[in-house]
Amino acid sequence: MTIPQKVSETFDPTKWRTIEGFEDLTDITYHRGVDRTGDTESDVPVVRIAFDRPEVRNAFRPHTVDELYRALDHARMTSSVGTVLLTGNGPSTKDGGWAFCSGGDQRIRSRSGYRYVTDNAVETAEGIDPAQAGRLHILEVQRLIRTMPKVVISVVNGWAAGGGHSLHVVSDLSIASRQHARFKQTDANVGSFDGGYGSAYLAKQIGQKRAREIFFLAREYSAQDAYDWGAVNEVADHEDLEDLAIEYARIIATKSPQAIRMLKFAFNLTDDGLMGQQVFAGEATRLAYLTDEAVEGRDAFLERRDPDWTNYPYAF
Ligand code: S0N
Repeated sequence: MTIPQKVSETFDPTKWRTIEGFEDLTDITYHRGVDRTGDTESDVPVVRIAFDRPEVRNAFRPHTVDELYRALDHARMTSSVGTVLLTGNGPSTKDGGWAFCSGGDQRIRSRSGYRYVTDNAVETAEGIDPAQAGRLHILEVQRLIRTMPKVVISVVNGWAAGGGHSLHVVSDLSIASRQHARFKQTDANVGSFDGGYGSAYLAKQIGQKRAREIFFLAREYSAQDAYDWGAVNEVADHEDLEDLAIEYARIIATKSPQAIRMLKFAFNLTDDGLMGQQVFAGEATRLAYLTDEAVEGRDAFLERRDPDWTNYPYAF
């Protein structure tokens, strides 16, 4: 049993373990929840993914987004994981400031979008892989959060700004630190605009006037404001925030995984149009494959005979 390194002041290493295959991460940390008693260790169905660039308020560069996508996709594919916690490590050793995520790293933004950097130096135009230049692939992360059959909880431990604000908006649930969570949608300050989940879906959550105010005025608001407006589920003392998140995950783990999955996709359906219908219907098809009726259709094809539907009524 190896206790992991302490990656954040609020991170309790005794409650987490490292995940094999993710030793090379540089911009995020990724841990699996565990219960430890004596010498035994058993997995808890939760993972913790945290931005790990506190000196820039956990801004994401393209490499950060790649790592985030990789960890989220791993969590999606791990059948024993029911809840994903998304948070930020901290505080910054520079000034003690806390951040969830401050969005796209403005130091490396170019006319063509966010470019890959090596040692924080922007590559020359000639040196850029055209497949990577201008990719706003944080939107791919948003879609993964939206469509993964797990509950994603944003654990807002500090600044949620710009694209970081959008990540909290698109998460299934958000909880926020009473002392350090701060929200600010800075997109319009820097010529950026999340015209999808970050804005339109925010308006569905808290109403059009408030969402427009958040974007058009880019004012700072507190965890309590966010709670009052219906943008976060709960406000907790900073030192209790991660424990509360784990508690949420433990409660979710007592529910039927299938019911949680179908509910998530049902909540998404109308706002996600045909993509929402496709995701929901995909789950319905998967369930239908478990029935004798679907097995009869498959078997009839394989046995080169007509299917016999007589045992399967048109109405119940
Ligand atoms: C977060 C803020 C409000 C915190 O203010 P505070 O506490 O006064 O700290 P600072 O002194 O400002 O910052 C501390 C150090 O961190 C650096 N830093 C902070 N944020 C960033 C950042 N985003 N990029 C690079 N560096 C950052 C500061 O420079 C400072 O460094 P030092 O100590 O060296 O001076 C405040 O920091 C703030 O307003 N930050 C900028 C927030 C912002 O505008 N983010 C970008 C918004 N746009 C996006 O995120 C676009 C995202 C995107 O890709 C997208 C595209 C299409 C559709 C959707 C999206 C999407 O939104 O997801």
